[in-house]
Amino acid sequence: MTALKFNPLATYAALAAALLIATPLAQAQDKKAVTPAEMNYQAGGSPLSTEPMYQSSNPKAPAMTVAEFESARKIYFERCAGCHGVLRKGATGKPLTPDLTQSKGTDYLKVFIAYGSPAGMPNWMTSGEMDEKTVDLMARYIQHDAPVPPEFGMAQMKQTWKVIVPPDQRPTRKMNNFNIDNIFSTTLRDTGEVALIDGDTKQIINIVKTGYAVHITRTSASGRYLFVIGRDAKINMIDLWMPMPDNVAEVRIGLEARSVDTSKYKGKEGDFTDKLAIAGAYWPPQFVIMKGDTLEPMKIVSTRGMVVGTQEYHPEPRVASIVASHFKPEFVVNVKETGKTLMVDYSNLDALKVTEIGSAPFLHDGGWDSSKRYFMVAANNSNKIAAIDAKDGKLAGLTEVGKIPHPGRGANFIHPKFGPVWATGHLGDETISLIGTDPKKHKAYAFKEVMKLKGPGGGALFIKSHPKSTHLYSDTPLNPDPKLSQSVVVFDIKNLDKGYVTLPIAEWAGLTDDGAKRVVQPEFNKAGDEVWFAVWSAKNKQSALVIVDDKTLKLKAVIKDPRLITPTGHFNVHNTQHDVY
Ligand code: DHE
Repeated sequence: MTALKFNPLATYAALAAALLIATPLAQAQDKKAVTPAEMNYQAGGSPLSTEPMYQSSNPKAPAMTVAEFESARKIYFERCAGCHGVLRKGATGKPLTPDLTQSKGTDYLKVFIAYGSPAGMPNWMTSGEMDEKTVDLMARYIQHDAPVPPEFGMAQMKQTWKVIVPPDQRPTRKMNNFNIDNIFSTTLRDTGEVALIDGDTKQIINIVKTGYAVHITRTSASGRYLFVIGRDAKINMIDLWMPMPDNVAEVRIGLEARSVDTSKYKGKEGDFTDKLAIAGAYWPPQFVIMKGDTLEPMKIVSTRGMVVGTQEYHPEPRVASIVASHFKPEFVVNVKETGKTLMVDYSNLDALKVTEIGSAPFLHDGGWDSSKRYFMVAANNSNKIAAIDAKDGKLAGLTEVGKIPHPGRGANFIHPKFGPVWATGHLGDETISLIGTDPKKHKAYAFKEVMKLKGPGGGALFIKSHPKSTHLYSDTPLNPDPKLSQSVVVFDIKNLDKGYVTLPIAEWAGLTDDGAKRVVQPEFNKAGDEVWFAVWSAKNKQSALVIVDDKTLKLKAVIKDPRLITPTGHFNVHNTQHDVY
């Protein structure tokens, strides 16, 4: 593990924030420092900063002009809301409501904001991110009542809903020669677009306009449609059958969001292939079920409620990862702050049944085990992985792993002793945890951490394998050491004790610009014989995609194009459609 200490969760959100608002990141590091990358990951970048909000005046709080309040509010949503919550009731960061902050006073709060804390508060002033005036502004602001963003109900959604090409005017068969199963949808984060790239020829097919700071792409059960969600909660539906694949419908389901998926169940209770879509919002805290062919919003369900364990009310539990069950007509909806997984039965939206499975806060990302029965979800601040049994609708296990697990969708492979395992890397330490997922033939290991691999360092975000591969790939884009953030490591799954080899992906990209060049998200092609990586530079610098031959671990191709601005996640149509990872 690298000698630099850092708070990975703050990095995660603040990285998002800084890249969104294009503020120059300070290079300065003090001794206890949180790295700039860290500050930019979790700490915000919320699109809520531009939403009009009601301001109440709190007579006990220090005076602020309207202009000061507005400026502080904007900074709060860009930097702080990701950790402390929209309403400041606390999330991965501490609560900052006036009843707590006023008794501390401005001077005390200024010290915290300026110098940070060992518990993970970034050192906003000593890192160079905020000047003294801004620190004073923020210290006064958090003693006022938190302004509340508006709700976003059916009327607002319907106003944003557009069917660009109605279903009856869409092709009745595939109208292009692309091998659509092997298309990659690449997030172009800071331009609010996705690049559709032909996985066979490595040519860009189309650049499609999507939401603000676009986040993920998911494929419909048939493989024909792509669903892309932006941080502004805008969903774009792309039809891959069109002569030139492009948007056919769009809608906003809230003011801020991260997750989307579509119904995948086909069985005795009906064929729901491409019938429904679902998206989860950070604000308002809700999920929305839509028609799968037009995105017409049909059902909105709030996630406000009690936190698992303490059973205290939480006013803004954000919706994190969502997947579609293969076992039942259900969506698996993971709610961050309350630590609950909701199994949402979509077979009758007029009599919606929701099974609530409690595990631990704060649920974030996750993926299926190889049998697609167990959804493995990271409770990141509890350092645990919960295994949700989608067949029996219960918690199959909750296992302690390393510090701040961050799997993406994780990686599945067969271990010679433990049988089928699912793996996660960690933001907060260098380990990779393997968890047994076969309660039938390997009962003693099921849903327990069975092995820890030693990776190069913390700051890992995504890990990947493929049923046809004998390799396990792990990135470390948030590690403060550029040698690690610009490379990936590969384990031979037949010989895990041997350790890893390092692939210098950013170097292979041959980019002449300086800058971050973070290497993110291994993603296999359909055949499972190549792995794609994004080399993610700032908006004004050149980025690239690097493709590695999985057998030889040698460079196979580099895609450079001026249109590939800030590529981050990339999603292979077939692997995303069939949950292959
Ligand atoms: Fe993500 C998945 C939330 C920052 C790239 N990210 C997810 C999911 C959630 C989430 C809830 C799971 C979606 C699902 O499966 O349905 N991400 C958040 C944040 O709240 C956070 C920390 C801060 C923010 O303000 O957004 C954040 N994420 C980032 C980034 O900075 C990343 C690295 C670059 C980017 O594009 O913004 C990033 N997140 C991704 C990717 C996935 C993802 C590539 C999908 C992984 C997969 O394999 O499915």
